Amino acid sequence: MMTGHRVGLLALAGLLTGPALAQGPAQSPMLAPPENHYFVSKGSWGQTYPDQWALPRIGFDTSPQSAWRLVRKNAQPVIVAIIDTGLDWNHRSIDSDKLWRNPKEIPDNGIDDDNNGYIDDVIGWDFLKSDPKPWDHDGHGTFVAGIIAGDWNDETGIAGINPFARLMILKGLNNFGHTRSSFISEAVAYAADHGARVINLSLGGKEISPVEQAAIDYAFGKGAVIVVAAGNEGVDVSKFSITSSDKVLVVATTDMDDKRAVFSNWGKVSVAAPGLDILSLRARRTDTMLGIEGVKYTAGTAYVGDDKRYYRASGTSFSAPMVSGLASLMIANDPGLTNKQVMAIIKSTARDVGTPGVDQYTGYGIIDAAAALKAPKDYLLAAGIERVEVVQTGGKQAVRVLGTADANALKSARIEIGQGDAPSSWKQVGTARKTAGPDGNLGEIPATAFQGGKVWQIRVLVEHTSGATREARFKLNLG
Ligand SMILES: [Ca+2]
Ligand SMILES: [Ca+2]
Ligand SMILES: [Ca+2]
Repeated sequence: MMTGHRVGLLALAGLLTGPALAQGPAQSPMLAPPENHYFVSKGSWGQTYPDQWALPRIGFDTSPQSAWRLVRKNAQPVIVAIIDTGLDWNHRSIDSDKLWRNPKEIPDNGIDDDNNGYIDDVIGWDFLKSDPKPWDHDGHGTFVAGIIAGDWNDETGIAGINPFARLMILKGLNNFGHTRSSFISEAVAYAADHGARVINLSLGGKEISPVEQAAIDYAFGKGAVIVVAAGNEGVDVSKFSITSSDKVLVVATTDMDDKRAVFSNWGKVSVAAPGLDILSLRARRTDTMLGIEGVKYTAGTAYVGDDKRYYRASGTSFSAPMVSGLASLMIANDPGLTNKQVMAIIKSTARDVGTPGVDQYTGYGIIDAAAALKAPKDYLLAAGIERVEVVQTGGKQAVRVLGTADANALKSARIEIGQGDAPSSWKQVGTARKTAGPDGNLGEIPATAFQGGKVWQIRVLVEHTSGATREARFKLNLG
């Protein structure tokens, strides 16, 4: 009787509150931050900072404002393809339920059940050996996998960023940087064809050839967010096709002081994420740092833990999966987000560091997970100066500024100039036109504005109706 009575009351309550609930967002419990050993510990290898210092730096902490608390507990699984050296799927921080399963493929029967051209491809594929078991003999791929999906239930281990990630393991590298572009192209196409919403390519922007560009375009067209490491050569990568593409997020590395790591490539960087002394998983019988060219490293010194199943490493390879982790968490929380929206939000909400404004070393800045997860679907706040050119308008000389000034809710966009390398004051010289860039015409500055100085900074300052601003600068040397 009591039960019946209760149901009656609940039904009545439902009737009374029904219409109001239907208009608002569904109420759902939110995620609580993980409590894994290495997530809450510090000094495990004698260092002063937390073992997983990078996570709180991008918003994944234990505070009431933690980015994880913005994610629904019943968020949707999301497929993340990791194109790398494979995976040690026996690692205790890898939950086998968190691996993608090809739904129509029956394992180990020697038959290509889903007729996709790959026999027994259940969790992914080894493109090097044409084999369905993409085991990791190097360690690089397992390390990347741990950053994205280290198992929260393994209390003794690390915390991955996204407990809703389902990892598709596509082995396209022998060890770091050693591959053929055809393998990468094939793996990217495989990921896109099998539902990957995020594709992590910790290969280095320089390593990706034009052959792969077609595959990138294809995957982008299918809706994937493609995340690429900027690479570790400390060079300008803007001339390499992949990083020039607006279809990928190119990720640079920052250190404990939020400064660009010296090895981090630069040029067309989208955003930055921590990538120095990162803790993640060690694949069985591997010592990844030994295989990385140009890195001074003594065998075994990066092992962490009594069982040596954890590992420390540095590189843009490990910044990229922070961004992939965030992108996939955003999609898990709101599966209706498009790849373009995810990319725009991640850039637009990044925390500006280094040179004020969007810059070639850290792009829009360090990713801010809480801001990204809070942002409206169509959030956009973009600024950029691609180049300037001297033009004649109305018989007078002027400097035309080409680039980006865009927002989903634009309040204002200004073109300003200031004298010297680091101007102490700015003078508005015009209103910037709204343009999605990169070659949009923002406006012209009369040449007379540059009197009395040789070195100038031109900046475009874009203001969102929310009050947030984004700027980009360009150095003009008239000397
Ligand atoms: Ca198959
Ligand atoms: Ca089969
Ligand atoms: Ca900056």
